[in-house]
Formats: sequence, C-alpha cells, structure tokens
Amino acid sequence: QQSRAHSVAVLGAPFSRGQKRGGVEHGPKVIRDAGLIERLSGLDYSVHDFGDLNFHYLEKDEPYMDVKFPRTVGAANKMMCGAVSRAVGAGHTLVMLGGDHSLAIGSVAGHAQQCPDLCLIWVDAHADINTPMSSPSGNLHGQPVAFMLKELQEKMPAIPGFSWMKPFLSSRDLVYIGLRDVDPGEHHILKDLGIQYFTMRDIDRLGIQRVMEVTLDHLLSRKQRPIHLSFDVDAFDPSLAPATGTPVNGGLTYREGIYITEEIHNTGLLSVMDLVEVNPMLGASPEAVEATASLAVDVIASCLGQTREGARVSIDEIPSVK
Ligand code: EXY
Ligand code: MN
Ligand code: MN
Ligand code: MN
Repeated sequence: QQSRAHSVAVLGAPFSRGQKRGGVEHGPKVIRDAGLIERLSGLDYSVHDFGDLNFHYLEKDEPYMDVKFPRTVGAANKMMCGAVSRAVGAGHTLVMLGGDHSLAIGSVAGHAQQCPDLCLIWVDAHADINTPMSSPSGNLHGQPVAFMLKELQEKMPAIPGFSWMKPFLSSRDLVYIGLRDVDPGEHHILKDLGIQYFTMRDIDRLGIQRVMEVTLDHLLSRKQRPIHLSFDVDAFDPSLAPATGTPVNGGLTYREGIYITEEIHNTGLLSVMDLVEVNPMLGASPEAVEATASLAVDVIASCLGQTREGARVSIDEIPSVK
C-alpha cells in the first residue's frame, strides 16, 4: 500500500487569456461533468471540491511587446498562487483543473511557497518555455516555464502583472515528457540549460518504462521531495484528446499516458497536479468532447492511485455464500 494523503482538493480554474481561442475556460465544468468527484471519492479519498476561482478579465490590457493580456494573466496567476499555497498548506493533495496552461505559473509558484524543494514533471506536446522575446505567438500559455526558471531571469523582461513573483525553480528540477512541437528558441533554451526532456521520439526509442525510470531517478535520486505534475491534455494523441487548442499528431497512447501517472502515484510523492487545455468548444462532436474529458478524469484518477490491477480499495476476504 502506497502512503498517501487521504484528502484531495479539487480547484477549478476557468481561464483562457493565456491564448486566443475561446472555450478552454469551460474545461473545469466538462471534467467535473465526466464524473471526477465521484471517481476520486470511489478511491477512498475525502474529496474537497473548492469550486472554481473567479478570475477578472481586465477591459484594458494592451499587449506588452508582443505578449497578449499580460495584466489579466498576471492577476489570475497571483490568485492561483494564493489558492494553491493555502490548499497545500492545509494538507490537501491538490488537483487544479484548467483552463489554459499559463495557469501553471501560479499553480507551481503557490506549491513552491509551501514546498520550496519541489520538482516538476511537465507532460506536454509543447515545452511552454518561450520567453516573451522568443515567443512566435505572444501567447502566455506557451511561456509559463520561462517565468519559473531562475536560470532565465536575465532573459525575462518585467512583464506588467507579474511583479508579485520571482523565479523559483532550477532547471535541473524539471523533466519534460511527450515533446513533439518545440520552437527554435525553446530548443536552444532546453539545450543551453541542459534540461532533461523526452520527446515522442525518445519514447519510441526507449519505451515509456525506461523514460519514467530515468525521469524519477533524475528528480528523486538525490532526495525524496514533493512532485508537481503539470499535465497538458495535448500530450495525448489528438485521436484520444481532440478537444484541445493546439493538437499535434503523434502523441502519447492511452497506455503510455496512464503508465506515466501510475509511476508518479507509486512514488507516493505527488503533491499538486494540473490538468489543463481541455477545450470543449473545439471538439468536432459531443462525443469528441466527452472522450477528452473522460480521458482527463482517467489521468487524474490514475495519479491518485487507480490501478489497472484493481485492489485499490481492499476487501478482507472472498465474500461468503449467503
Ligand atoms: N510554442 C507555441 C507558442 O509558444 O505559441 C505553441 C504553444 C502551445 C502551448 C500549449 C499549451 O501547451
Ligand atoms: Mn494501493
Ligand atoms: Mn502546455
Ligand atoms: Mn501543449
């Protein structure tokens, strides 16, 4: 039996200003509608649904250089940071439901306030490590990791809306899994900082078992510490997760995705997870949206101990004939 917190908090983050497509703010609702709370309760947790954060979209929020909605995204993340910090401080394992991936800035920052020695596993088709200068789009959901890393401090301009935070993560405390759409500037940063990453090609070569072994060894061999998992649903192949804003062919299979989360659960160290970029307005059909949301629920349940072997909730003996 893995040691685990018996209290899970769920926090919805209906926010979309980190990118330009509408609909991702409805992610929390469709993931809840797919049965998240019931699934987690069935895993024997006491589940605290904290509801949704109430974000404010500023009416006047001019781009800074090319960065879109900087003050709105900055304020949302400040709120996120406080909420995550309080939940972790109160002893919950936290599940954050996005919303777009810019929200990870506040989620990881809030987690780090309580757990300064945390490590970060980023499962995504994208590296989300553009700086405002390297970004091809100006969208902040492609930049959250750049805000976190101490090593990039000098490459980051002072973006309005972000004066509340300072970079807090070392590049050696981060591992990427699932990459297959990395911009030139991002590739340069990954190489320059020596960040550990596994592209889909690496998963093809090594297999997901070896990828997870190296990932956990890289992050945990020096010391056991809290894990933050930031899971972008677009890491999955678009055939499995069609309802998302930036799909990229050739993604994770269902089994690879679930193996990743099972291994993370088995460490007993998962402390906060984000599940982001589910956009119900982009599914081609209601079935496509339901498939994506239901996949999100499977990922979260697996992170929290649902096994393919069964035996999660133990019984004492074979039921007797009545
Ligand atoms: N790399 C591209 C950009 O920075 O605009 C695309 C980023 C998509 C980010 C999605 C959420 O993971
Ligand atoms: Mn167990
Ligand atoms: Mn992402
Ligand atoms: Mn992505």
